[in-house]
Amino acid sequence: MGLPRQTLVLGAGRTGQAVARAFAARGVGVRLADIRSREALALHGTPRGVELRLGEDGEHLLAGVDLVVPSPGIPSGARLLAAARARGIPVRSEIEVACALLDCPILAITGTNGKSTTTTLVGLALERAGRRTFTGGNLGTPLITALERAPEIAVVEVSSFQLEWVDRFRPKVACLLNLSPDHLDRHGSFPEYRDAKSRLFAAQTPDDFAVLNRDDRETWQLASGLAARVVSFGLEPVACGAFVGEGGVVLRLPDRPEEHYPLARTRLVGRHNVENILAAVTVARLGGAPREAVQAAIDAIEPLPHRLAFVRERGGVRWFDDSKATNVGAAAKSLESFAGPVILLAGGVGKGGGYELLARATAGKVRLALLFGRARDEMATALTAGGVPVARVKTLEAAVAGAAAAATPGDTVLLAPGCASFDMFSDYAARGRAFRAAVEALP
Ligand code: UMA
Ligand code: ADP
Repeated sequence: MGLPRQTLVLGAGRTGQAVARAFAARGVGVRLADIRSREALALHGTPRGVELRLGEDGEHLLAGVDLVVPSPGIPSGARLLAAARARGIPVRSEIEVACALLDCPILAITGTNGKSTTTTLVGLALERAGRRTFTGGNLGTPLITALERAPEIAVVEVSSFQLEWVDRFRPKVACLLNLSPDHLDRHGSFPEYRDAKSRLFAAQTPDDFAVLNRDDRETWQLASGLAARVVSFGLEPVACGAFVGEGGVVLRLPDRPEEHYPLARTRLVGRHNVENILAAVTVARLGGAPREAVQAAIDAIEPLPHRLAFVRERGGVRWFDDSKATNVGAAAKSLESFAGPVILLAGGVGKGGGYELLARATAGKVRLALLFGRARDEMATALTAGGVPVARVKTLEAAVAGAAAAATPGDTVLLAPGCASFDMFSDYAARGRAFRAAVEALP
């Protein structure tokens, strides 16, 4: 991609501001537009040479433009994007622009769940190896900001939204962790969501690697159609790839001796985190991290906040905060981490796709599900049909009080909402903090 002359950067959030800075620094004309007003936005000054158009939407914004870069939050069906395409103006996502401008290898991780944990672990392994590493993407810092840091290598968490407008985004190592219904309100259907995710591999060649979960049917189905060399991970032994052996992870890569990574010292708990570690070990090794650095990262990583985090033990009952379980697949996996009886706190705004998976995961394990938020009735119907006792409550605090009253020694109380939070909270982190506060306030 040669440099454009005049760009329209849509959305002035984290992504839009970073893209505007990157283009402006290269002498490219930037029109930065947002439907929100300046008062509603957290704009930290305007980079020199950037034309700000706040509180505006409409085709007039396309005048003189030869590239449009939409923020991930802008749906691909937006009228302005359709108008740009009708005029023959290319639309490219931020990660595509970043990839064209960066001259370091990119290790990219996507999937419905586990992206942040896996990305953080891979980044940590490379840092432990002393490599100048950029770790970011959907995790919080847009990939394009890596241009300001000149890293030797970039590890990037990639979302389905970011993959909607890519043709040439080419990671040296691309990893797909798993696929289950999420963001169907945005993508329309599961096949469209899966197609967006699979674009991670579209520009790869046989010089690159694709790391895939062979235990996840939807993910593994993609393996046969890829140009890149496929290396898989999964629980059972395999000739080439990662699997679980005695006490830890075993990695077999072509032309290399078998490697062993004990998990005795890691603080990442739960079966899903074993999958994340399998993936991270594979990606980090293919990305050039030495064995010792990978082990050091496994031993050092702190669980990210609100991801199956232990809150407290009270009268023989253990309380866990998995507020980041924002879809049904994550909540189901979260439940798998507990053998004994669970009291589940769930609800919020559903992502489309129903609750049958959750009903299966709760049956026989959940003693009581306390349901709140917009999705509570739909959830209650699905769980009741699966034989799970449910109670509807109005607030998260009421759910905590209800769980405290119902729990008996040996129980686990788990917040794994299976839904987005924005009907009651600003984001999953605020929901997690409210949960912790309520649990800690229990006498
Ligand atoms: N906007 C418009 N027109 C529209 C819609 C939105 O102008 O039609 C404007 C909004 O007014 C807003 C701006 O666009 O000012 C927001 O853009 P954005 O929502 O893309 O937000 P960013 O701050 O750029 O954050 C994005 C990701 N957001 C989304 O995907 C929704 C962040 O992921 C990511 O961390 C960041 O880029 C850096 O890469 C968040 C997320 O929720 C955490 N991701 C989803 C997830 O993890 O499930 C995919
Ligand atoms: P993401 O960035 O994809 O949202 P995180 O690492 O932040 O992933 O984990 C989010 C939530 O997803 C966790 O709190 C947990 O409930 C669930 N989870 C994490 N890893 C996996 C996995 N490999 N498979 C299924 N669920 C997972």
